[in-house]
Amino acid sequence: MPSVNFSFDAYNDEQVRLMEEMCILVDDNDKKIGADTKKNCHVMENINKGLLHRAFSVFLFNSENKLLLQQRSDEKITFPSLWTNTCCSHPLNTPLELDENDQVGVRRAAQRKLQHELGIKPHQAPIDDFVFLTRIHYLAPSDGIWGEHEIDYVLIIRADVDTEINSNEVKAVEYLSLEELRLKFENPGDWKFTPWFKLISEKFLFTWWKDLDNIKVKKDEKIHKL
Ligand code: DMA
Ligand code: MN
Repeated sequence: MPSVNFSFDAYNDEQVRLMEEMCILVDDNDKKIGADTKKNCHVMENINKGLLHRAFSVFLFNSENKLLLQQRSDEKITFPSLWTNTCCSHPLNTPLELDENDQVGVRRAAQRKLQHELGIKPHQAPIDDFVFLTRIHYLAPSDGIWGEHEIDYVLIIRADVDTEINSNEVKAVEYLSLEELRLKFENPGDWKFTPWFKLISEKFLFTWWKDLDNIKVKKDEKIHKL
């Protein structure tokens, strides 16, 4: 994709730097077709031409079956300040994170970003403890310029972890039970949620949540267009 030129002056330097990461471009079947910068992948002008990339969403539950949510920092360029699932990002265009055997590339990326965003040490979130559930394909604008268009791998992990938030990425964290999250959706107060978290929650999360002890049977090979 040709690079879109506009001023980054209004944005946080570290978040601008991260826009140079190389994401994996895929077709509708999640087959790799190339690579491009995080910046180019998230510009609506390119998304509207069909540019699609690979991503992941982690849902971390503690031993009380509470879900760890995060509020994105005000510095995030896309979807700032919104509440969302534990951690989201993109596997990068590197041999380790491109590895599609048992979704290990995506699971490696998930472990890397849990540490980067939330300070969760890798030994508290072992690669083999991430359970891949399914993939969703969705498009969501953030503002006039930015948005998401992804095939998003949904991963669940059950772990009791220590967090130390990276304030450039995350503003706050909160553990919520199933009932507490239901109430938040009904009565959000000043909480606003990311579109992908709402989509995954409405379609899958509450049924998965009731069956966490038996979660592997919920796995499918489909790509759900939401
Ligand atoms: C992107 O998340 C991935 C999804 C599923 C929306 P993000 O904007 O938090 O990515 P990053 O942390 O890399 O900026
Ligand atoms: Mn993305």
